[in-house]
Amino acid sequence: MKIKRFESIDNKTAFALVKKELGEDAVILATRNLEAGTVRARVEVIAAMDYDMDTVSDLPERREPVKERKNYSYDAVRARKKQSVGPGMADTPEIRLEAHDLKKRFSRLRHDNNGSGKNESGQSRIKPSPAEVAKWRDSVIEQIRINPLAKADSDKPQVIALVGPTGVGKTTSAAKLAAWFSLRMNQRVVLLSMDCYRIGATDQLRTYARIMRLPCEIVLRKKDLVQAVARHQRSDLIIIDTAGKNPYDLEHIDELQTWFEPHGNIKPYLVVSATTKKSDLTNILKTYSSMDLSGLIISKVDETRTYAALCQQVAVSGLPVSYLACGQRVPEDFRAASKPYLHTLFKKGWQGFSDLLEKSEKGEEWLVN
Ligand SMILES: Nc1nc2c(ncn2[C@@H]2O[C@H](COP(=O)(O)OP(=O)(O)OP(=O)(O)O)[C@@H](O)[C@H]2O)c(=O)[nH]1
Ligand SMILES: [Mg+2]
Repeated sequence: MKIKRFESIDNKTAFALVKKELGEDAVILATRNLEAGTVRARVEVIAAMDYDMDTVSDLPERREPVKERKNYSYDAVRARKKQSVGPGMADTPEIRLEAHDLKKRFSRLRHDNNGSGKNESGQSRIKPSPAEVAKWRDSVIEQIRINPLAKADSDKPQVIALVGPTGVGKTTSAAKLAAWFSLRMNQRVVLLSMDCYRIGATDQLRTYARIMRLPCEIVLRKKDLVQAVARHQRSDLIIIDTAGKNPYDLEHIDELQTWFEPHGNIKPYLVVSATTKKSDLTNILKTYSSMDLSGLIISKVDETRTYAALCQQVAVSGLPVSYLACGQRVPEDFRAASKPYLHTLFKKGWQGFSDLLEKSEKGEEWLVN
């Protein structure tokens, strides 16, 4: 493994340097603005290349015929999308669909709230005006609470566990959280994996831990978890990654509780994907609420363009939102939940939200608290 520090005038040129020197598979561990606001302003990027993962490097290099190859990196795809959408973006079918969906859902909510939706003579009520719908939508968004994890202020480590259905991004979010707390907040972070269910699951977390140089342990039994937490009492944050399970299987929730109960201080965070169907999301939020959740991590907000049902469900659940995951890049595609982020996502949809992400990437922090 090779970890290297790069400095340049902006993120774009720094990332180009990383790619040139460490290759396409390099992982960006952290970015930081140096002497911001002065003429000497620069960007620092810490990147790593994990050579251990590639044991076939001795094989002769395969030379493909050089055709024009499309760059599928996140930035390139985003740039291409912007180009193809052009200036009339505000009126794309996607945005119109989202606006229509929002309007429909919020009018339905309002309608339910007002009773049958018919007046005394049995006729349907007059459709709400766009201003009324917007007002109702704002009041729903206003109900959503925010609760990102704060830095520990005691001698004991904070212990958090990421729980949720299969494939929602628990392990990726664990790595993103670990990166933020260790690299940016100088916290001593330990990663624990309870996921021995899926072949290769622990390797995924181990690889991230190795790149970030963090301790990572696999806990196979309840007593291993007790011992591992006891062993790392001098750390600041212990992040437990759990195995994803079917949210309609209630037994596994009980099982998770029996693992966490002896500790008394493990804070579970539910990871839900923004792409989940409304009815399934209702069930997931209901099922996991029995765990006394500390917050929600909403993942894959980049993989959908409709957020009205999500917004409504989160508001109704009463659970605070702690983080938003908005892509596959570790650690960049992750934001601490804040009113501006949630309001923008739920009011303006993906386009407004990704503009805000871009601004925050260019600014002081890639994670706004
Ligand atoms: N687009 C997008 N992909 C994501 C995001 N978070 C995670 N992923 C991808 O989703 C896939 C599954 O992520 P994991 O972190 O392995 O999910 P998991 O919940 O740990 O999965 P299990 O442990 O199998 O339950 C991976 O390909 C991730 O790169 C996100 O915010 N956006
Ligand atoms: Mg996982």
